[in-house]
Amino acid sequence: MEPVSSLTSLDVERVREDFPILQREIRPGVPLVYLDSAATSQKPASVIESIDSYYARTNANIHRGIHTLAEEATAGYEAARAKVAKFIGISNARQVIFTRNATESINLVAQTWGRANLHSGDLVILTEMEHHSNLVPWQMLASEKGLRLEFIPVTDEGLLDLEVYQTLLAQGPRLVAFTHMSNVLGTITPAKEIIRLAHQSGALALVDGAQSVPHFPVNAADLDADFLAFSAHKMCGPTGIGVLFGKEALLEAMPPFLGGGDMIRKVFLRSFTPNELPHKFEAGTPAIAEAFGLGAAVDYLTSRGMEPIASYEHGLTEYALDRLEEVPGVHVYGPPAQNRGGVLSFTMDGIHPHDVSQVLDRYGVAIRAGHHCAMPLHEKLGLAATSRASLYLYNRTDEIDRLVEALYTVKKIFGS
Ligand code: C6P
Repeated sequence: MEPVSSLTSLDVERVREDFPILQREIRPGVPLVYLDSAATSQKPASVIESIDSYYARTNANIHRGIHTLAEEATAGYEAARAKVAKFIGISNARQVIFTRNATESINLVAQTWGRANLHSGDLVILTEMEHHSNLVPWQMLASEKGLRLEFIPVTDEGLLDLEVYQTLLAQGPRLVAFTHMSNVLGTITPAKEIIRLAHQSGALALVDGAQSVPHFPVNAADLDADFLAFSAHKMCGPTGIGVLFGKEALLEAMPPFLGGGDMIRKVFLRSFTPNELPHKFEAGTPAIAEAFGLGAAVDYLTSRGMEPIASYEHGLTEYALDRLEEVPGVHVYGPPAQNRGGVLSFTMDGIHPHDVSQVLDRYGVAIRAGHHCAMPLHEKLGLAATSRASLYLYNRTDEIDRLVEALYTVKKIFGS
């Protein structure tokens, strides 16, 4: 099958040269086909070098020392914040909080804004396609505070049922918290419309951008999101650092999350006054090297261009959907290509997803098998687990061909 024309908008051969791990063979003569970027993306050399050079040349704690290294470390850390702000369309970097990951960002909102503002009987709207990271923090708060949780259903096509959403909004929710892109179905949700309707009904909106920010342009200001959470490690950056964007007035009014160094202005024996934004939410020595890496990841994605990345991935997704659907006994879940990103969860008749994944590994093909931290969604689909191939800017159509060839071998091995 010929690659579709939109695949030419990004020079994938040049991109691949940027990622050292793509040279790796899983065993002699078996090159790596990495199709697990929804779990974590690979890292370009510029990101690896930025972390290496931070430790080799700059290493110092930030916001404390006045020596050269401390000043350089502080400047690099804050430069990364400014880059992230620009990347998500925000002019005021005080609204960008560094956390450990998207999960911690959502927990921060639940434990500070949620705990201070939500009361018994208040309604929080989530969706049936949420990752556990955008379910469990609200469940924990709901059981503590007596909140009501309601869910926008997922339709048979793998989309959110916006008619039911409208009826839930009529009940006067305080918060709508939803994923911008499903890590199982690949569904890209109509975030701007969901937020507009939430605001119309007087609710705030939290966007889980863990799978969207890495893959297409996301402008928090244009979306009018109140909160946006994402992780560096899925967007070519390192593990250990994530982002919470929040509107300044909300962040100002929220109590601190964790207590300790850096988040304070003054401390007395029995009390403290919190620091200004964004430091109020960054207690203790943060992930400094990782912030340098995140800054380099933002530079990298910006240099490749988020529009070309999105359009390249879209073409690749169409190609992958076509190729997977031609394999007898393979069932792909989620909406058609126009509503989805490059996440392809599937089952094979009579073969357990873990077995599929294990056999594919023999051919160097790395995919994920399981519930992908979305057990309620799998329950809704009537499945315990799926196999999931997920794509990024460095994948090529011939890697999808390798996946499909290997799936035919899986069928042969299991006699199906
Ligand atoms: N999904 C996956 O394989 P963390 O772990 O905090 O960086 O990201 C959490 C998270 C939140 N929301 C969505 C939509 C996600 O996909 C994830 C992470 C990975 O699907 C790891 S479970």
